[in-house]
Amino acid sequence: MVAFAAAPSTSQGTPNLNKKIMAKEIIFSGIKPSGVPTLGNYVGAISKWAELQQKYRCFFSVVDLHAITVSQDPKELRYRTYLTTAIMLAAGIDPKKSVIFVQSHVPAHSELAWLINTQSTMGELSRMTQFKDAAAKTSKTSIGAGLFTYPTLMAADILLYDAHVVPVGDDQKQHVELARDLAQKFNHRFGKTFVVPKPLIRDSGARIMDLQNPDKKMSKSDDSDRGYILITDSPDIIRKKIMSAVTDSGRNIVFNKKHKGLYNLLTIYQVLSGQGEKQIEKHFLNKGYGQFKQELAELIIKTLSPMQTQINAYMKNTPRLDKILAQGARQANQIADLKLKEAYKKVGLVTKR
Ligand code: ATP
Ligand code: LTN
Repeated sequence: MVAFAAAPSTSQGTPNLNKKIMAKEIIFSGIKPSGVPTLGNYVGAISKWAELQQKYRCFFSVVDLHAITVSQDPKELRYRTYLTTAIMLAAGIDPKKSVIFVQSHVPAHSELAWLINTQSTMGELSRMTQFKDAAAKTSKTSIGAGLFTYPTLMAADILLYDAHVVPVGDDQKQHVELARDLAQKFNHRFGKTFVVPKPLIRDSGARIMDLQNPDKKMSKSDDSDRGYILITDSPDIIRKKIMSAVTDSGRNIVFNKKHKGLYNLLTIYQVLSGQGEKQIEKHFLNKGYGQFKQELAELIIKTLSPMQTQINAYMKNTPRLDKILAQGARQANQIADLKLKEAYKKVGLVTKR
């Protein structure tokens, strides 16, 4: 295990890093402010992050540079960057324990991404399924170059902090594996520089599906709002969306992957209730889909309501969010700058004195 060698000093509001913290493994994860975060983001990623803070030294970033790889309305983007930060805090990410920051506040992300670009091949990047899916939806000439090099920026995010573990939803596994390969390739060519990270994917809930089309992932940048539940949705909207979620014509409430719509709803129930499959099946024995959906909607409301109260309070006080993000950026910059300099030196760039 690699020690937390590039730990920031205790100055400027940096949390005290005692020996215990220095020995902890490091986590990095990010979320794009490309829409209002969904229940899928919460179940698959954010809900797990708060827990991980106890065991790991964590870095969580609102990855705005990734969001602009597709067209964003500037005003909306600014608003969602704050909202996403507020959601992370309301979900239990504690700035005293973790570093929480906006990606564009740490220039080393873009700089290391460029370096990694120069060490990556068209072949490696062309294999990424997220890019292939995006490319399939548009013409070859009009697809954004930023979408193609998206994974090298993501690799830079992870490698700058010597992250050992990267908690993500199922859809990001391939990108983390590429970051792993690129780290290994760089270390092999220039000598040990980067920690080789591994993905951490939850057993259940790593891919929450669209409520109207359980063949595709619930996504915050989807055109139709019926397939997703936003973390900010009101109780009435949550009830409406869950009651109209697609299920099959079966009757038994059991975990069966063949019944995709029901399986998806049961997975959400399982993660939010913390109960096991058998316990849930027993609870809903001889009960209909209608009753199950009602109970699920109330469980979602019970989970999101207290968060929404906190989110609203944060959003009324954006100077407080600015302060938290400024502290996070200071901590992140100190670490990221050191790693960037080390990588620059390794490839033979003359670094500033
Ligand atoms: P977009 O829909 O704009 O592509 P996204 O929600 O897929 O965005 P992010 O906001 O960056 O992308 O995702 C943050 C985290 O949430 C990532 O770890 C991602 O894997 C996870 N995640 C996203 N959607 C789901 C989902 N439907 N189920 C489980 N995890 C998800
Ligand atoms: N690509 C991810 C978001 C992301 C990320 C990261 C996740 C950007 N940088 C670093 C983990 C680690 C996505 O689309 N969900």
